[in-house]
Amino acid sequence: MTTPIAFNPPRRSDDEMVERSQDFYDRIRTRRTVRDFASDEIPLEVIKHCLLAAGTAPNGANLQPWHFVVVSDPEIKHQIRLAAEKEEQAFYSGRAPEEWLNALAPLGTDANKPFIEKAPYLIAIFAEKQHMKSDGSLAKNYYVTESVGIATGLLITALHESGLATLTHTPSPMGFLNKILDRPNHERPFLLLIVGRPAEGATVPDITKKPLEAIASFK
Ligand code: IYR
Repeated sequence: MTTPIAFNPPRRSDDEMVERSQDFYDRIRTRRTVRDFASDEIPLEVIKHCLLAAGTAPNGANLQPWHFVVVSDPEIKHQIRLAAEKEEQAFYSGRAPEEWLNALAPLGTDANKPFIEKAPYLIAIFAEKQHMKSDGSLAKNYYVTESVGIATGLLITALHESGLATLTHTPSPMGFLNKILDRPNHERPFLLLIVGRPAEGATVPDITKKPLEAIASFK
């Protein structure tokens, strides 16, 4: 074991905690998934800060089983769009069962994904099933899906707090991302995050979140 070090976060009063939690909720509740992006450039520094925030996520055995590929190159975006739309066409015209398509109907999605090329950044998130040890052999990572899911949540939150909108895009299957982005086989594509400012006049579906009583119980 490494020698533990002191940990002294500020001690907040009860009132302060109530106020801070309310303030955070008031900000995060304004997050919306956006499908129509402006092509405005965004400083790469913003993305880097948000990735560092994502990298603080709790994770299995601190093996940090994630890799983020930030794409701004128009040619790579184009390749990703073509490959994603190919999968999506198969999804919307047969691969997806009727029940799934019905569940998606209120969102108004289809196989056309112009946002992949329009948004200034794509962040391809990979889950590392294994890591390389110092002797060059591969060893197992733990709680990979949970760890990468938490890191992705922090990333989306950090981007929102910075003033950016995101779309959690999941073309399925996403194996083409390994090929286009040159990532090894032990990395599983987890999510393609589309990042940018919303387009002027962008709209979002008229949907609501469940109330507290529906998502939590207190005993
Ligand atoms: N991957 C498809 C379909 C899709 C699936 C779910 I579940 C969504 O919440 C939204 C879309 C697409 O991106 O269109």
